[in-house]
Amino acid sequence: AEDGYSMWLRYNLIEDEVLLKEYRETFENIVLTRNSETLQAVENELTKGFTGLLGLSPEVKSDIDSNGTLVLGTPANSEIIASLKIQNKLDRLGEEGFLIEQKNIQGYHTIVVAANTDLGVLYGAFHLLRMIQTHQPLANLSVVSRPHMPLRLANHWDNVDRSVERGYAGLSLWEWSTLPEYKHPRYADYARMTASLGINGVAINNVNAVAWFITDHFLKKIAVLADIFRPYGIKVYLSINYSSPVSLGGLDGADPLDSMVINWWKERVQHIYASIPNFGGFLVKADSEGQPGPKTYGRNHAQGANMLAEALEPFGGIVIWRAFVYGERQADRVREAYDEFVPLDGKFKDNVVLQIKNGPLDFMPREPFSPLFGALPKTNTLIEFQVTQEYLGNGNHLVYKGPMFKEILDADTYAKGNGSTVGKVLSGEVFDYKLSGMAAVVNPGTDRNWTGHPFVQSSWYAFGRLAWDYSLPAGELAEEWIRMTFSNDEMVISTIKKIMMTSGEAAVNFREPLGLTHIGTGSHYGPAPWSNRSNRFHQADKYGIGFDRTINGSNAVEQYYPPLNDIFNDIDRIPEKYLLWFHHVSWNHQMKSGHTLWEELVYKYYEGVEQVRQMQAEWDSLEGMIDRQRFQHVKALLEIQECDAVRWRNSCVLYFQTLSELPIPEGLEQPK
Ligand code: GCW
Repeated sequence: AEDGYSMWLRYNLIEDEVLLKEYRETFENIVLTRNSETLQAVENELTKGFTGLLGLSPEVKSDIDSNGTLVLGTPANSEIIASLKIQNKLDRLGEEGFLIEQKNIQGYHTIVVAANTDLGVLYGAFHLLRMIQTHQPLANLSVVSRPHMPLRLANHWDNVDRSVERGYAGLSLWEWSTLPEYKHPRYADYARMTASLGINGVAINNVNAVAWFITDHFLKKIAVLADIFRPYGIKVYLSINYSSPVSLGGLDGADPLDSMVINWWKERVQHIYASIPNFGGFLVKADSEGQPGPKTYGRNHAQGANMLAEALEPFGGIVIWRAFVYGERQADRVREAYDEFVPLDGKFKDNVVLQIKNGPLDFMPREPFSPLFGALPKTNTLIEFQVTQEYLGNGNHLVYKGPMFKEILDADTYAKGNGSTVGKVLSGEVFDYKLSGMAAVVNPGTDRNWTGHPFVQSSWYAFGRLAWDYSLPAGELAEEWIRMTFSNDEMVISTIKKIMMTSGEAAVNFREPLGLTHIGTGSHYGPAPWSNRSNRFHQADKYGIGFDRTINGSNAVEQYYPPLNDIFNDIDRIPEKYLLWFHHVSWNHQMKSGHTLWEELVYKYYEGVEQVRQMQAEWDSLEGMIDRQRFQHVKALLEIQECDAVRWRNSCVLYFQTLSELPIPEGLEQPK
């Protein structure tokens, strides 16, 4: 039965006979030297992949002696690769890139996967498998690929008791009570899945961190994970608690300028590297939502981060410092991260990178990009996306986030004039960053399919692929994922793709259309537009709705570069999807459609529900075309989603109606 465990590395036999024959002829033999754990992983993956996809396992040889040979390696470990005239291409691949080419070697037809490092070969092997999984033609094959960003990270919000904050997919993957002795097979599968996307670092524990993970007791266990991940190019990072010197070390405080504290961290870091020689570094949530930090001691974020960075520097470790900070002191929470960090630009050490959520508030269904992107020319920057569906129906709703990621990555910051997109900032094309990239909060747990809702996998997939190449279109990634995860049948692909590409707008429309935000319950699942918190964000009253962030309001618009600040400030020019984020707008305001704001808002809520119903109808049409288990699972979840969508719509429309006192536009069923 299809339980989703293999995710996008599902290597089922290719049904198309013609294609199967062609692929079989192309991959009769494999030539590679398995002289490293990474190359061993390459061989394992190819064997697994070909056995499944082609129904045969190619012979692994040391030399080419027939057609249909796949040759993999680096100039250092393969004489064949070294003898090919590809040096000028290899020079442009960096440490992690690869090339795949069809070549005639010694008179034989071969396909070559070459790179500068073993890891590059692994990435190339996964790419080749993906091509086969998605039924791509191999004639005149020539692929050159390298990641656009150095840091491509997964963040787990996993606790020591194996609960997962905002996880919704079972217990944490990491079995602390049986480690280090028992190496659950899931760890290696996790590494395969992760590396197949090019993700090269994993923070394994919650940013709301307990200190224990850096004790010797836990380091022994974590070292086992690190050993399993290492051949796959994945470094382990740990979230730390800033007051560890107090809770673990018995010191009086954790002041980053106190020499006792400095030495305590240095000593701890040495211990960590003794167990995990390729340890990535620390992820830190400090002075945020009750977490301790340097501010307690009158120090700023840069002083707090730099102290840790100095301890890690001799070992090549880095500090990932989160910019998610807000307090009660400002009237507009959306302004805070920018106001806090922009004055510190240039004050952070080179091995510190600031991790900034995609939007200035939290992981809302839709936010404009955080104005910190583009505003930190001298501070290494990472974006933090959320794959887990904290505000998007948890494990119950189908929401493909690819288009949302792209909306942010493609947004122009105008930091250096036209075309300074967020993606370009993150790839270091706008400013000269030493470190930069993308992180995402992922949710895998002990559920058989890892992610709870089978479609959360698709957002994880899109995230990883975009971290490798932010220019990839969301629709193309959806299609890849469908082919790899469900089927190569054209009807199935187009149907599921339609569902996925509608799902994000549907999620926004029935919850928080036109720039509304944070109007859910405390659990972030259901609607609560009447709550105090919601009221602070939507500000609805008798006259209108929306948060005034124009120059007459909190002036958050000033945090964006021209011309965006002016566009966002101008009620006639602002894209309507962000209207109520930046403006308090009268119910009678005329929208581009000709409707009043009130009508438009109501129509959007209704449209959201209709979109979910369309998704249901599309899904139902797949019966018999995909495996029964996943068909039934998603069908049932869509029923829940439809119910929830109606509840969101009715709750919001009826609540706002008590303020606007305007009628539901004609032709719509009355909300109850
Ligand atoms: O949105 C909030 C979440 C918290 C989370 C926090 C953060 C890990 O509700 O669960 O804590 O963001 O990102 O630090």
